[in-house]
Amino acid sequence: MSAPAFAVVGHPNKGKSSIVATLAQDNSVQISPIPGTTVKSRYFPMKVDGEVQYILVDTPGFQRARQALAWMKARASTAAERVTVVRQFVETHQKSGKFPDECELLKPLIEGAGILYVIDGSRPYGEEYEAEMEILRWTGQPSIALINLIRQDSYIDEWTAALEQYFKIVRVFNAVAAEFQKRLELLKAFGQLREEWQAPLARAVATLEEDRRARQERGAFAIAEMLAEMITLTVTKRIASDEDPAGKEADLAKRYRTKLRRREQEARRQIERIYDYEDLQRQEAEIEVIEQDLFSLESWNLWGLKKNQLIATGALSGAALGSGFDLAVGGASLLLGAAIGSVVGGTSAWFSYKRIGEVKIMGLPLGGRELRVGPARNLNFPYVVLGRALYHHAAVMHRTHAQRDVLRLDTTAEEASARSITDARRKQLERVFTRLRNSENGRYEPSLVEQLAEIIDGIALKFTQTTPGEPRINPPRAREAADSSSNQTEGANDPQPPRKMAGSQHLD
Ligand SMILES: Nc1nc2c(ncn2[C@@H]2O[C@H](COP(=O)(O)OP(=O)(O)O)[C@@H](O)[C@H]2O)c(=O)[nH]1
Ligand SMILES: [Mg+2]
Repeated sequence: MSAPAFAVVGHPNKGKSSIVATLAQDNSVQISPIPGTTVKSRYFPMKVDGEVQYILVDTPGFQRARQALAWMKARASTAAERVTVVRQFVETHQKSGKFPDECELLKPLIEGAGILYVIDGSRPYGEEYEAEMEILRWTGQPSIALINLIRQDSYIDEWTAALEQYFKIVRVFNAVAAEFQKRLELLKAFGQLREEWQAPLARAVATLEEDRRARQERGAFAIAEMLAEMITLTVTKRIASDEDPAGKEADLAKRYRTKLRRREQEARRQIERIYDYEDLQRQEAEIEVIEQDLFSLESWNLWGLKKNQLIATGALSGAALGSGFDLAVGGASLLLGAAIGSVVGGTSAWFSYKRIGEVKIMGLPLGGRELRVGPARNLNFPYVVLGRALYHHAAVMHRTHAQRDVLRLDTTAEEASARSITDARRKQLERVFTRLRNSENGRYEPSLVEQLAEIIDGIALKFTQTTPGEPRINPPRAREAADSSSNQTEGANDPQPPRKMAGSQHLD
């Protein structure tokens, strides 16, 4: 048996194609503010692992519904004749060419497709829609009416009253931003309309849920791999025994940061592909607007864990803090740099906000020396990266294929911070992070990535249950960084986050 098909029909420019794109998860559906863009009916199968679950049909809008209905009315004297007359209408006018749009949109219905009738509930109801609804009723096909809200105004009540005269099921459905659950509910509703659709649509719902879960897991794995690689990354440069390493350090540090950035970008792309967004354009507020990114001081103020949170991970002891170590957890104190070598990994590297990774000079077995930057020993670094990744993942997940604008990411938003991760989860994370940091020569056990992926999957689920807020261009203000619940006395070093980004605060 072929998969259930639904034709999305209605007035021009009401979001029909948008609904098709959302429900079929298909980027190739043409969406346009220009009415009359869709002139042919086109079939979009929703496939999971090559198997068609259901089919959406994009159709042109009604153009001359009243005249079409008048033609039909003149030829049907009883209700029993209506379906036949609709057929006759299409046969006749495919030849005459008088009603090209009506013929095109009615064809899939004659072939058995269910009806999704779309209206814009932000525009008042008008009598002109009645001819459309009447024609659809004449096709005898099961139908659902969807109220899409293109603008702010809402005429939902009057629309509902009118639509209920013609359709058994009336739903408010945002064509562009419909949540995954909403889409599933729609499929379930369709299953109830026709006996033979119930089983395949129930199967489709289960398959889509499974598919979604699988994608989330793959997303968590991609983030875990990225984190593992970013934490363990090292870059090296040979230096002669008499050469001053200081001159080489800046270059090497730059290479290190470039690699980290690239790895983060690569993971974003991977995640976008996992959700079938191939060439998604991204706009990252912090880079384009305030030139802030992974290495800016402000990002550490905003996203890093607070001291008490780091203590709670078990990575730091309160005693270590008390003994005067600055742990690079936020604010102006970062500028001073701090020795935390004795706390993590037994090195004596200096850590400032500039120093995500360790910098070391090592003697080589065959003579000469090597300058090395990395691995990342800064305790906050993985949390900053993870917070950003989870935020991006959630934003991609919540997108629909009807959204054709750039993906706006405001990684300065509070949602992009790992601070909301529970202490229990952070403890689990920290155990893996510590082992990654201490891996010899960046070679870590693959099982660490799996462990990490599992923890991240648990966290990501929480992140993805709510829609990320509207992107903000302005980062959260001082309150954020200064609001440390740690009772450490930091005196003059109290974090005072910069109000705006200045070149000197940028880390490059
Ligand atoms: N903001 C917003 N715009 C929408 C919505 N639905 C459709 N649009 C826009 O309205 C225009 C027409 O949409 P389209 O799906 O092509 O309508 P169609 O002519 O009925 O197929 C496009 O520019 C869409 O981006 C919506 O729910 N919200
Ligand atoms: Mg269209």
